[in-house]
Amino acid sequence: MEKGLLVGLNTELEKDFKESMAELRNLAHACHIEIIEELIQNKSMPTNKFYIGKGKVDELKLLIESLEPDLVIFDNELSPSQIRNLEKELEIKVIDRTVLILDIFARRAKTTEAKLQVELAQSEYMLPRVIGMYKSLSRQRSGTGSKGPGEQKLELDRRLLRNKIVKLKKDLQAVVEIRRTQRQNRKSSHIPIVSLTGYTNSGKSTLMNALIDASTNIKKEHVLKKDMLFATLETKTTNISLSDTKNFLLTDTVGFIKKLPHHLVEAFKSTLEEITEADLLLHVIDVSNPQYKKQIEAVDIVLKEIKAENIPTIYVYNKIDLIDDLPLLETENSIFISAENNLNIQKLLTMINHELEKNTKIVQLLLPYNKGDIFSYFKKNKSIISTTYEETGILVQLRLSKEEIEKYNQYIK
Ligand SMILES: Nc1nc2c(ncn2[C@@H]2O[C@H](COP(=O)(O)OP(=O)(O)OP(=O)(O)O)[C@@H](O)[C@H]2O)c(=O)[nH]1
Ligand SMILES: [Mg+2]
Repeated sequence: MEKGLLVGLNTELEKDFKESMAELRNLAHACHIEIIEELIQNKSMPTNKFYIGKGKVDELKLLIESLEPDLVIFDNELSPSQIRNLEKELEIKVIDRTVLILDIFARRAKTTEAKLQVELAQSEYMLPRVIGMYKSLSRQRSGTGSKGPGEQKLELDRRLLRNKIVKLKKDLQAVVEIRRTQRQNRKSSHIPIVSLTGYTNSGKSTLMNALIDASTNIKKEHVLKKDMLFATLETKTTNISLSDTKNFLLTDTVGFIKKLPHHLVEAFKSTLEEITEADLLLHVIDVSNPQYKKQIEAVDIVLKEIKAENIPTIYVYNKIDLIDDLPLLETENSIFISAENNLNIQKLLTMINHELEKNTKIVQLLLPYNKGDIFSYFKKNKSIISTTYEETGILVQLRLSKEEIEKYNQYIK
């Protein structure tokens, strides 16, 4: 384990400063860094040069001398010049919240896609920081002819990084294409898609497992759930059957966190698209966390960023086994559950079903006898209400979505 010193700036703009610091300690822990001390400054605004004030930098210097940590961690994303100034002044490795989150993602990534996405985000984060160093060196150079070795190296680093980013984007594109095709196939099957979303560690994967257990599927393959930040980085979709004929696809994917680095959201676009294309979102909330309201806000911010804010949503307040009093809910379409203890899972399924049916209508179709393929498709995937064999074809009554009604319009009576 590395030894780290935590530095926080309490600007009072952030009302939940204390909790943010606690979350930062968790993030550090997930990166195998032991926090040996915390230094906090109360100040309304960060400074351009060091983020914290100069006096506080001196205090930090003394603390470093006496405690000898391996690195210093700042509670917010630092600008390239702030990192440079701090490292020069303190002569120690300086990282920020963003680096921690990127590092955790890098540790957790398993699939080719996730690995490429994390590497891309890390490289994008690094690029302006390399350029920053380069700039400061060229200013020092003061007009002499050939370039110094340090500068040459930085220029090379920057070029290598640029090339790497181009290559990563290209490789990622190829992987993403495959998944897009898979998703396209899923969409054309007209089975509704339900996507789990929510703050990291809120219980999304546990809920997926509970829904898999409640499903009438024969094959039950659980997903990984674990008490750690960002246990899930890759997307997993499974078919949940409500009865013999009703079913939906359920997707579990990466969770969110406050101040999710922009580069990560960008790099994970293809993964997050799974959320964007859902018919219904299950926003899972850890109601036992005192910060749960702030976490809902943080999730909503990312949902907005990926343009998923208008998808119908059920707010699933999870982990009610850990609290004594249930809070009053402000949002409609909410439910209290415990995924771990299988509490209210059936009720949730009824709600999901109800939501999905909103977009559907019961219709009557007359399928000519030469359209047996459509009839077998319905038999396999839909709950058929009635079937009558007429002279000109099969008269079928069933529930279809708007898109399906459009698709089979010519047969509708
Ligand atoms: N007490 C209690 N613990 C729960 C409940 N649901 C989930 N947990 C625990 O919460 C932790 C996180 O659960 P996950 O399902 O991995 O959470 P997640 O939202 O998928 O997290 P990430 O994939 O990391 O974003 C695990 O230790 C679960 O056992 C619950 O209803 N009650
Ligand atoms: Mg998970």
